[in-house]
Amino acid sequence: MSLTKQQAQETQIMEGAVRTHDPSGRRQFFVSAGAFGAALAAPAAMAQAAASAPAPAPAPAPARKVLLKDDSRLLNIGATVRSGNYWNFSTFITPVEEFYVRNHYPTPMVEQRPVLDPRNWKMKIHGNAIERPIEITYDDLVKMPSRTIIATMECHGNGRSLFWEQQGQTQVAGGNWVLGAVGQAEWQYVPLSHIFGLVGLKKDAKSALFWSGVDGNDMGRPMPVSELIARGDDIGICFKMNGNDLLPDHGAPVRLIVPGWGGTASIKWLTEMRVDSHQHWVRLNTKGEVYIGPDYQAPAVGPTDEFIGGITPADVKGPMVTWMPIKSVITVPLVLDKSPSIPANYPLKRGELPKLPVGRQLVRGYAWAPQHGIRAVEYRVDGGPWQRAHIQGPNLGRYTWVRFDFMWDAPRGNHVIETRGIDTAGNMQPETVPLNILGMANGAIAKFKVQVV
Ligand SMILES: Nc1nc2c(c(=O)[nH]1)N[C@H]1C(S)=C(S)[C@@H](COP(=O)(O)O)O[C@H]1N2
Ligand SMILES: [Mo]
Repeated sequence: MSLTKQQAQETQIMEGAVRTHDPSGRRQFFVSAGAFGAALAAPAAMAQAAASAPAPAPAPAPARKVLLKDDSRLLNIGATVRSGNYWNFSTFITPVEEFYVRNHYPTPMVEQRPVLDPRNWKMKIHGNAIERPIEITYDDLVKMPSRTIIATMECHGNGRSLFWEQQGQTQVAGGNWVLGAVGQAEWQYVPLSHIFGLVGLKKDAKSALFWSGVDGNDMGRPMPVSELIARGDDIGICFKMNGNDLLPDHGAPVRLIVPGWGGTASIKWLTEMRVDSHQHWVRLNTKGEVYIGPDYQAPAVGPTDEFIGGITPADVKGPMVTWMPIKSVITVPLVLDKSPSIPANYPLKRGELPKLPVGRQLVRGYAWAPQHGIRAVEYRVDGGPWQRAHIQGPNLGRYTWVRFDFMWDAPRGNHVIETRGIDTAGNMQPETVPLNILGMANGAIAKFKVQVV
């Protein structure tokens, strides 16, 4: 479950390698450690001449490309992190070029990680609570009965900016996701209900650890077996997104898909599932991707629990983030004023208001509530009465978002537009959410400031 020394060395060596893409889509692969590559290729005479001339200063090694897909339609949040530009969203299904990427490490490349080639890929399903452990190949997987589901995927950090902009909570730290770390895709997957039928779960099965270990040696996260049984047809081992093979950035060849829970649960570059009768603790359910704050209590640790990847009981800081809350956005960029940083390619400067034309216009948006599904969306302008927005079809159930719109006769001047989603259980978005210092899962009503000109 951890990188071997050899793998680690390999990573270091390959960090110096560059891949460029030319527009024809052909790939080139250069080794930038110029010394041996160039010298080996040069005729002997040239090599001699070069030896007597003063050596040119070596060019700095260009950084390895960290994402492989075209990211020109995404917002640059950090080295390995890209957000969707939700103010440009118009479709029900998010095209992959508009789909956010949240990587804790650079996208692993098949050249360095042969296991990512579908011809090599294998997944181990084992653990002390499994009756018949198996190892499956990619071919085995795609021949199994599969399902498709249309579901949003959203990063826990989406909306972190609201803690700074609306709640004044300067102690919150993390990347400046605005509201576009969300997208909706059609996922094709082999449901866990089928997998459980193959391997047999023992009665005492408690926790299932989904593990990659390919992009980084701490990348995996557990889920309670009870949740996997309750949603055995909805959660699964996924190999297609929007009808195509997964792209490398989205976990190719195989990832987990956990509709409704924050994206962290949907482990990319999946290679292992371990089901045990005890609890697993890793980085992503102890001190990362958890709620830490005055309103939250760290979960209790049991005597038989397993700590993985250098994690200790002292690292268990708060309950892990699971379901994403109800949210709604209109397709207008949020004003960033108090955020510690503004993404370089954000369409607004710090404190700048987006401009809308005066007069009647359709305001559009998206709303989602993955635990129970959206029932209605309401909007108000400048603190006036809440009114119902029109919901466009389709509304395919709890895991899908809906598009909504309303007519607004916009008067000149500065205004605030707010929307709130209401789910089928009657819950609605709150004005504020309790502080958590990692800035997870902020589902507060967003205040969209606009300047009508
Ligand atoms: N192996 C691995 N799986 C991972 C991650 C990662 O960095 N490594 N990031 C997680 C997080 S935090 C999110 S939000 C989703 C993002 O999926 P996407 O990049 O396909 O949108 O993948 C999850 N799975
Ligand atoms: Mo995430």
